[in-house]
Amino acid sequence: QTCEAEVLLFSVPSYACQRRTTLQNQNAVLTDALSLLAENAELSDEEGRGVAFRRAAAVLKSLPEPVTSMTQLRGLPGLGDHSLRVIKDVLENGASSEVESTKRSERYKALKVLTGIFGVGSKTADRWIRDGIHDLRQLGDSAHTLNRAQQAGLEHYDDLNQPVTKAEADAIGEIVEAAVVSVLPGARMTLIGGFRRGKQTGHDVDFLITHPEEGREVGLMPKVVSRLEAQGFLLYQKTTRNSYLESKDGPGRPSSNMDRFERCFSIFKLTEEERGGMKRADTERESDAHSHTSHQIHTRGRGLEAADEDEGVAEERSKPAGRKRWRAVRVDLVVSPISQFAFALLGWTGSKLFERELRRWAGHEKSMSLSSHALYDSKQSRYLRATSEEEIFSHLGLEFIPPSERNA
Ligand code: 8DG
Ligand code: MN
Ligand code: MN
Repeated sequence: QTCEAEVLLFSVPSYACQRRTTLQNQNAVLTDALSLLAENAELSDEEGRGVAFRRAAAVLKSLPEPVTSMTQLRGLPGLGDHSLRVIKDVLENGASSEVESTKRSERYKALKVLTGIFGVGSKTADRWIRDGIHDLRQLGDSAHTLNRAQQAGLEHYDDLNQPVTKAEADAIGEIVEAAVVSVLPGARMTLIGGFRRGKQTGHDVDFLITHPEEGREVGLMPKVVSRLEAQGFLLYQKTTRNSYLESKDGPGRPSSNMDRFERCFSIFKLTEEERGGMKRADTERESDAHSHTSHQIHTRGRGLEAADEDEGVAEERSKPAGRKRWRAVRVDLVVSPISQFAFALLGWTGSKLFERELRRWAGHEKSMSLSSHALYDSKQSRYLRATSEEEIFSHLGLEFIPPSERNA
């Protein structure tokens, strides 16, 4: 006879920004299933469903122990009927039939492969699929014209679908920082995104740049980009200028979640010497492949096809003659004035769900509006200043959660 009291029950606050979520996920099998359904919903332009699955996965990620029975889920927030059904299926049968059939579906496979091209979003992929294009070969054979980003994405498809290691991120960091400091002495650069949260691999590398004197950062990005370009480090770049001040958004009411910093999406050319030798990087990459969760989360467009292509690449690399001595890496650069630095840092560290939950908490619980530029208090009709992430959490009435525990 099982006694109720023996069932391990968890107590979990409803917002992800109230919880500590490390990379030690005790429920990876369950969260992988929910994340795949979230991804499928997002790729199908069903954002609401995507968020619901992401929230459910995030709750399970925050639990200190593996879930073994449905009774343990009683009272947990964020678990809707659909997510509960999926969890039940996995607990009882070892896998979710919905997840398995999604993985096998031609549409999902095609969406994965096509959106695995840098510059291709779900809308473009959907249009192509309706034109009968399901893979890269069919895309190549078609009459579709690709924009500059997509051409670069296709050209570097294999590299860009290969996880970036922390060692590679650090190597790129040194190169970019040297360029930044050479064009603006005193400027500072910080690693943001997943690597700041302690991840060992990522789909790209993200950096935030600022200068301690307000205004000195203006016009910095084009100079950094020119410098890196002249050094031969950029395979592709698209820079967008700062549009925060000229925006027509009301106070604290940004028209979208997209922020308005000067930023640059790029594809970086990292050579073997710079990344400290191919051997080391390959070993690291192999160990990543064994870590189920990181592999699933970081790589887009790695269906069966991508796996085949990886083998092709490995073969090519083992040939001593035509061996490629560099790899392409996606790099995002953002420049912020020092007055907004703490907000930019918080807004660009992620995870994406953690950010979404912070904004939801601010709006629903505090009548505040949080962006990567500022925090606006509607009750006081004023902006709340902050020079550190700690201050922003404090303004929001939240306990400070360090980056390594924002892996919701
Ligand atoms: P990964 O690259 O390792 O896969 O994960 P990540 O580093 O967490 O994801 P990311 O896609 O590189 O995004 C990093 C953070 O930047 C994440 O919190 C989302 C945020 N972010 C964008 N685009 C924008 C944007 O336009 N505005 C703001 N405020 N944040 C953005 O990716
Ligand atoms: Mn990233
Ligand atoms: Mn990024």
